[in-house]
This record gives sequence, C-alpha cells and structure tokens, in this order.
Amino acid sequence: IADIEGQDPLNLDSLLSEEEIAIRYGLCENLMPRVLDGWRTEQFNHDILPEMGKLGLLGPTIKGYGCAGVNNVAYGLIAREIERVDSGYRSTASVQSSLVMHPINEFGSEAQKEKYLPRLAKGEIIGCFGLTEPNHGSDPAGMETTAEETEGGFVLNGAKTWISNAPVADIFVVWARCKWDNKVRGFILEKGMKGLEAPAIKNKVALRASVTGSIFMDTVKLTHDAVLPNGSGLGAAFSCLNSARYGISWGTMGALEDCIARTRDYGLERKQFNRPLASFQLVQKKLVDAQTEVALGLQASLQVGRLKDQGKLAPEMVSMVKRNNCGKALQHARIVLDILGGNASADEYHVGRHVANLQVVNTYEGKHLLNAISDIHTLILGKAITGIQAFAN
Ligand code: TGC
Ligand code: FAD
Repeated sequence: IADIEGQDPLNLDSLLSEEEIAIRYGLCENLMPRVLDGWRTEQFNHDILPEMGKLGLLGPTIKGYGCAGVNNVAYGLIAREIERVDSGYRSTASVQSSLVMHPINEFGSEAQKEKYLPRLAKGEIIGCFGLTEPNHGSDPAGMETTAEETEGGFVLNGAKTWISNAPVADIFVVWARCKWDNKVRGFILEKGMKGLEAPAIKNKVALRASVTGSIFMDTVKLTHDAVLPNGSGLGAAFSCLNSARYGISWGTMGALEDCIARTRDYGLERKQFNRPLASFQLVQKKLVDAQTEVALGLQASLQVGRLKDQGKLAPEMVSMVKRNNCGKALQHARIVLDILGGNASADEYHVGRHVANLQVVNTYEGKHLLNAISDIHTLILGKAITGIQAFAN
C-alpha cells in the first residue's frame, strides 16, 4: 500500500535490507536541536563528528581501520538522514568520508591508512579536500598549485579556496601539479606545518552550520611519505568526487523530504478563508509535485547505489542523479517554501534554510549560480550521449 502520508509512496523501504533501514534511526533527533544555533552563529560544532564516529557513520563503506564496512546504499541513506537536518552537516560528514578517508583508503600507503583512518573514523581528527583554486573551479585541470621534489621530500606552493572543513582541519588532502612529470597528485598536509594557513570564509548566506575556508601554501615542506603513492592524474581526484556526488544525490532528497513534511503540517494547521491551506488545490499541487520528485529521485539513487555495490558504476550515472536530484530539490524546496507565507522568512520554520543550502549544494561538486552544477553535469552527460566534449575547444 502506498505510504504517501509517511513519505514513502513507492515503498522504497521494501527494496532495503533490515540493516540498511536500521542505520537511519536516531540520526535526525540528535542533530536537529543544534542546527539553528549552528546556522545563526556560523560556529562549527566540534561534538558532531565524534558523535557520528561513535555511530560508525564516517568512512562507513571502508573495510577495516575501525570503519563500519557497510554498503554504498547504506552510505546514501546516512547522507539522506543527515541532510534531512542540514546540508552543512552532511557536507562536513561527506568531506570526511568521501573526500578524505576515501582517497587515503584508495590511494594511500598502508602506513598512511593506519596513521589516519582509525582517527578519522572516530571523528578524533577532521579532514578537508583541496581541489578548487581561486582561478580554477570548474576546470581543475588548470590548477596552479605545484609540488616540487627536493632532497628531503616535496615543497608545495599555491592556494585553494572554498574548502569545506579547512579552518578546523587537522589534515588536508591537497591536489597539486607535480613539476617533475606534470601529473596531478594528492598530498597529505597536517595542521601547524610552516607556511600552511587555512583562514575561514565568513558571512556565508548558506551552509552556515558547516565551516568553509581557503588554504594558502607558501613553501610548505613535506617528507616523501606525504604523497598518496597509489593514484596519479586528475582521475584520482575525480574518483573521490564520484563518491561524494553519489552521497549528495541521496542527501538532497532528504532535505526536500524535510521541506515537504514541514510545509504539509503547516498547511494542515494554518487556516485562511476559513479553511486549512492544505485544502486548496494550488497548495496540494505544490506538495504533490515535490513528493513525486523525491520518490523518483530516491529510486534512481538506490539503483545507482546497487550498481556501485556490484562494481558496475559509470561516473555518468552519478552525474545523472547528482544533477537531477540537486536541481529538483532546489526547485521544489523553493516552491513549497511559499506555503509558509510570511513565516517563510523565519529561520525557525527551517525551510528557508534548506532552500539557501540547496543553492550551494547545486554549486559545489561542479558550479556556482542557480542550476550551475547542472552545467557541468549536463556537459558530462552530453559528452556521453554525443561523444563530443563541449567543456572547451
Ligand atoms: P577529462 O579529460 O574529462 O578527465 C581527466 C581524467 O579524469 C578521468 N575522469 C574521471 N575519473 C573518474 N571519475 C570521474 N568522474 C572522472 N571524470 C574524469 C578521465 O577519464 C581522465 O582520465 P585519464 O586517465 O584519461 O587522464 O577532464 P577535464 O579536465 O576535461 O574535466 C572534465 C570536467 C569538467 C567534467 C571536470 O573537470 C569536472 O568535473 N569539473 C567540476 C569540478 C568539481 O566538481 N569540483 C568539485 C570540488 S570538491 C567540492 O566541491 C567538494 S564540496 C563537498 C561538500 O562540502 O559536500
Ligand atoms: P566557476 O568555475 O567560475 O563557474 C562559474 C559559472 O560558470 C558556473 O555556473 C559554471 O557552471 C559555469 N561554467 C564554467 N565552465 C563552464 C562551461 N565549460 N560551460 C558552461 N558553463 C560553465 N571545492 C573543493 O575543492 N573542496 C571543498 O571542500 C569545497 N567545498 C565547497 C563548499 C562551499 C560552501 C562552496 C560554495 C564551494 C565548495 N567548493 C569546494 C568549491 C566548488 O566545488 C566550486 O565552487 C565549484 O566547483 C565551481 O567552481 P567556481 O566557484 O570556481 O565557479
């Protein structure tokens, strides 16, 4: 029976295992009470990652090193629950899992894995991922950050910007072009190194519950064991994005689900013209359109997750669900926001915060303006369909 009121109209749960269903319980309740304070003060809450660590939510698909070793569908479900509360909290977690723990697990040495993964899994240390630069966002291939080989190891110079977690990070996975062979590689930097600064970018209009910053590297000296030895070329950096983008496709559906639940409840309670707002056809259409997109978007992400678990993932599949779900979440969160009338402007109604966040979630992992991420993912899919690459001449 379709559980439309309970927000599972296509019975997604029937396609999940008991373990996958169980993973989501209790997550929202723990995070929700803190989100407004985080949003208002723009202060990073240092308790949250250790709490997620205790629940096994960090680097959850990694086998060993204190990680939970669950499948990719479970990872998606975790992202959906966290982002139901706030995209900024999901951002903090997905950078730690997909963009820091994943490259160390995939491309790191055994010593690097043993040194960093167990502490990252517990949330004892925080990581960040530096790919974007002031002059190179959508086109990381043009990056200007360089690594030079010296007798004792490497010297890094350059700048990264708009980096989630950077101001509070203990370790920095930074991508640099290596002067000796012109290839891009990942390096692990640690807080406190001479020449390394990570100032915060303050006064954001979105993702205020997560912290974002720049990374400045002025002749930062690294020993030989700082390079990720088992991955070179931009493809290594992009493979981390596949994992993060896949999680975001689930997460944005969680954010939209929260918007629907809140505006539906509001519409049932609030009366105008002596009737509940929810009794008006135009209001119902807004909710129906949004709920339909969530149901379809989750089915698509589930299929991509199952294929990922079977080793049958193509990056274009991730582009399709990231592009679709981010775009639909922003579009429909914005539409149901109208149901709140003047209260849409009050942060305690939460939907306006989701709308602001979703604008940025459309931006990163690909771009900046409204539907901007669609640009890059549209071009990736356009190349897959036509065989013609349209990014540049
Ligand atoms: P292109 O020539 O297409 O590819 C270069 C090499 O990379 C390989 N590759 C991939 N490998 C794995 N997964 C993917 N998704 C891949 N995409 C490409 C490709 O096969 C090739 O390998 P090889 O061996 O032949 O060298 O590269 P291009 O320079 O033409 O760029 C293509 C484009 C535009 C799609 C790419 O640059 C792109 O995706 N740009 C968007 C940049 C982006 O998304 N940045 C995100 C930064 S991280 C972030 O925002 C985190 S926010 C997280 C949060 O807070 O939640
Ligand atoms: P630009 O590349 O300058 O693009 C501007 C506009 O032009 C966009 O609309 C874009 O789609 C469009 N455009 C560009 N090229 C083309 C083209 N060929 N065809 C059509 N349109 C095009 N980066 C990290 O490395 N790590 C992080 O942790 C991280 N966290 C972030 C957190 C936040 C809050 C934000 C806002 C950003 C974060 N980013 C991070 C950066 C993010 O990935 C970039 O902002 C994004 O990749 C876009 O790059 P840009 O801002 O330089 O925009």
